[in-house]
Amino acid sequence: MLILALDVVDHERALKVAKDTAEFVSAIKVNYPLVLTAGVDVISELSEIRPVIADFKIADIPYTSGLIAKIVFEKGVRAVIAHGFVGRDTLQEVRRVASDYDGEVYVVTELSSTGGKEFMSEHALEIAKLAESVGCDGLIAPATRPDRIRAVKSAAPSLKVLCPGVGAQGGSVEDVMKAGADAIIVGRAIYNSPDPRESARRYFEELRSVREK
Ligand code: 3DU
Repeated sequence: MLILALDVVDHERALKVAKDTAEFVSAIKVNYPLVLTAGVDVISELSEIRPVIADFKIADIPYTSGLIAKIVFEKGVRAVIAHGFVGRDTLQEVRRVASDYDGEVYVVTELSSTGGKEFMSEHALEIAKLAESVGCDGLIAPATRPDRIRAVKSAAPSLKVLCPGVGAQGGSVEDVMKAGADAIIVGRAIYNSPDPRESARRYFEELRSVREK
């Protein structure tokens, strides 16, 4: 599965990339850069093209986190992403709100950047188990470190694993999928390419050929 990370900071361009790539993309991940420039209603517009995952990396007290989740589910998102280091109470509240909308919750274990190893790696497996015990749907794990994908998968086998870090951050589709990922999340390598649709098509085909191997 290919998820488009749409960190484009121009409203019209974001919609164009979403439409042009829609045939090859299973979901669109929206993050602060787009919403802070185009406004939160862009979520509803994109939801008409493909299911939207709101990557606001929710990381607050349960009340505020639940409020953030409620606002974005009201805008039509299919799933939210929360940080796992916030602990059980916040994840439970986000899970509770998501369930009111039949929505999904994905939990960040450790960031794909080097800094993700500084504090987060040490607790990533506990976070994975916590997310599973709270009834979340999946984890966000680093495409840049396939060994960590394997590790979180074995810590929380019932959860899906979505992996950012392919392309611009150096992760490879084959390594990530062999490690057991359920989806890759790709941003710059698609929307910054001269032909985003062709780039999305290539990732789509590469995912298919890795699955068939
Ligand atoms: O590097 P890209 O342009 O393919 O974008 C990756 C997206 O995934 C981007 O929105 C970033 O904020 C998000 N993400 C990571 O890159 C790494 C993580 O560990 C979690 C989220």
